[in-house]
Amino acid sequence: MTKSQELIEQGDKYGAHNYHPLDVVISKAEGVWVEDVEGKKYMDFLSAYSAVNQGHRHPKIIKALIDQANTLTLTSRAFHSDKLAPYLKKLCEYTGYEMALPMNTGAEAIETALKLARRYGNKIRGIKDGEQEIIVCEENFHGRTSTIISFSTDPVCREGFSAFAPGFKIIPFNDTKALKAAINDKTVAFLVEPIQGEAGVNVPSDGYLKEVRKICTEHDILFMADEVQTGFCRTGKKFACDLEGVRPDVMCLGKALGGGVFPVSAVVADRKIMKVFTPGSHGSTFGGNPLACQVAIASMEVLEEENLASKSYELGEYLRSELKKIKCPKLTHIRGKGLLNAVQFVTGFEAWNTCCALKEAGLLAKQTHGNIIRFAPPLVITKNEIDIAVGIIKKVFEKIN
Ligand code: IF1
Repeated sequence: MTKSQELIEQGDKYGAHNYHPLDVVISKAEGVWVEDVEGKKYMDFLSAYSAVNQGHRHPKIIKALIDQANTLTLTSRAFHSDKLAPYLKKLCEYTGYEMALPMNTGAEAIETALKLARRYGNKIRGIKDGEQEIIVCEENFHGRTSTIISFSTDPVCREGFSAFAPGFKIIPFNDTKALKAAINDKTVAFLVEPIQGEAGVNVPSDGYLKEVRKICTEHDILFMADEVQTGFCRTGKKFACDLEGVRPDVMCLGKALGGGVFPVSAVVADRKIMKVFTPGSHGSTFGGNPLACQVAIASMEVLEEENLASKSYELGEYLRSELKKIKCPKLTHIRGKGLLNAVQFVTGFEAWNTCCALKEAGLLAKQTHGNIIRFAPPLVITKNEIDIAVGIIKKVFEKIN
């Protein structure tokens, strides 16, 4: 038995079976590359679902982590730390909002935004508490908490987990008519992923986000963008909403804000909205801890200093144009923005074996919905490395029959 097989069996025995990962046990990583316990190298084309935009173990981010670990790691929010205020300032400047609220995971950022919207509806709009409604989209993915899965349309995420939270209305994605029709005088917010990740990198029609912005403004409801996966240069702009030059009222951030090191999330909004949070109304033991602050500052600086937004934009165009040259009759769609991409096979196709073949050939990627594979490498990838990856993908895809 190989070391990998041994570790996989051990994990199966002691770990809850809430995942079905590929048979690869990674023990090292740098930049775009990861290495398994047998010493085999792979290109990482998942980037921990876009949490590793800056590449594995970026030296500047690791230095920030180590320096801060040697100084101060945790105070809780019962006291100030010397790192929190500079971090909040940096995050506000980077995103263009007046205030930020620090949390840890993406789901917590979404929970924070939902609470923000409900309180805003109650305190500012005067809607009776308990009657607020939030509109969301079919096929959304916003996280795993009980409230968030209450408005999931994926039975796999919900089955056996009721009771569900009320107060949500679900409409089709990419449908502004449905949004208009769903709004009533109890509606406080519309929560949407600017590009739906888990649903298979669903890119909405041009103009969708602009029209959403217009409708939300007209009806005085909060436009809340879940940029957890799409944010921080993944789609070729700082944020996916920038692709349409649109500014949401609230942005939920996570994943790459932590530079692939550990969980850092946040909600950003302007003062007139964020002010509804008062002492004691929300919080987190670890949110805004000094380690997270320093790691997140370094993560944003790397994105800026290395121009990863424009790199992601240009290399994304290149990757898609190269993928389009591959001859594979079962491959039906190639889509994406920047380096958030997906290839889709005919309905009923099971891409699990293709992902296993890609792994054998030296590239790690994961299928979603059976027939879709996401290609989202770290943004520090070079054109030459894209060529290597496309070579591997071509070899595997042209064998599919
Ligand atoms: C898992 C998917 C990706 C997210 C958006 C919030 C969150 C996520 C748009 C919550 C998290 C992750 C979670 C991970 C798999 C992954 C995922 F396939 F399930 F949908 F990325 F595409 N908003 N997405 O994508 O953030 O609390 O996890 O930090 O296995 O649950 P989190």
